[in-house]
Amino acid sequence: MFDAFAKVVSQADARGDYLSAAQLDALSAMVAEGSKRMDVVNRITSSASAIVADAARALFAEQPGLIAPGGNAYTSRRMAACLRDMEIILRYITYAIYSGDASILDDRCLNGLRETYLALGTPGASVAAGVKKMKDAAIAIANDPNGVTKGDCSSLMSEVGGYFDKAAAAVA
Ligand code: PEB
Repeated sequence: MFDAFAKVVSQADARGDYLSAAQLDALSAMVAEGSKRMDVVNRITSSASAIVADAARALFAEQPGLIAPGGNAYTSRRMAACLRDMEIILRYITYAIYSGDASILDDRCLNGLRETYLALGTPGASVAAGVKKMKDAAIAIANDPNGVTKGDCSSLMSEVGGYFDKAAAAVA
């Protein structure tokens, strides 16, 4: 498990090399822009239950077979497992955003998840659709210019979107 700094250090060490000027610049930009990152994590974290619940509601409206008898989210036990899974995935995505590195998300959440869903008979494509819905909601909340110092968050938002895309691609 790395953060953006440890990742660069580890890669440099593997080459037996000093950090390059470009790497130092990238990391110093990350520090300079750090409050944006913290705001994004804070906003997504504090709206996490709404992000999960709204995404699940929209997913079930689009794929009603999931909650019909015989569906993969039918019975409150499976519904609870489904909401919990979406919450776990969102939580690991907030860790990746905070550390500026996807390895925590990869290693502790996505690794083997496709195989888990295959074994359970849970449709991975539906999980991926739920993750996409969380992505849209999370970015709308994180990128809302109201109530924060205004600035350019485009590169941070594409980084955030990338973590959701990675999670969706891992199970689709
Ligand atoms: C992954 N999910 C389920 C299980 C596991 C995970 C290991 C089996 C054990 C259990 O039921 O608790 N656990 C989860 C995860 C991590 C982890 C992400 C990462 C660290 O440790 N059903 C649907 C939707 C989808 C869904 C498409 C979007 O119809 C999910 C939600 N996951 C779902 C369901 C089950 C499950 C288990 C319904 C229960 C399956 C069953 O028992 O039939």
